[in-house]
Amino acid sequence: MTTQQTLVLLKPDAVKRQLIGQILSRFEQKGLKIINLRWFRFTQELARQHYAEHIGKPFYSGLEEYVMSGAAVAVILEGPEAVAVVRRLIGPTNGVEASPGTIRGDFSLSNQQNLVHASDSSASAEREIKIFFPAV
Ligand code: 3AN
Repeated sequence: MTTQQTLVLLKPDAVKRQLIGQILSRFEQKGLKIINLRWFRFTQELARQHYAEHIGKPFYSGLEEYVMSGAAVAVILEGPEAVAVVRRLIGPTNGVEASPGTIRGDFSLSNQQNLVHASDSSASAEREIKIFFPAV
């Protein structure tokens, strides 16, 4: 088991729906540690940096509009195999398909407004933590 850090974003729908506490509880109940946390708001530039791989896809402009629509929260979580553990806890992209018991399965019916982002590999985690916590 390797101890890893991963980046989670609670996107504007999670904040607007007042689900910050419930979502963070899931990670804490699992045993993951919150290492750092901050409010932020996506600018267009930040969205383009974070979602660089999606620029040009048909859903990109909607994605940008959605993530810029309100306040969000960035969190660094740490624990054994944290990247894969957190991806399993949040469930697949589309809330319609996500299993009950996952965050998206329990709280989302959308493939865009799916509440959370979580790094998909340790390389992504390293890149993304630097974007949202440049001083860490
Ligand atoms: P995940 O967040 O599950 O890793 P990605 O990285 O494929 O998913 O997509 C990033 C974000 O883009 C998703 N969280 C979702 O908000 C949005 N998105 C992805 N696929 C679609 C789609 N087909 N239609 C609308 N929005 C999408």
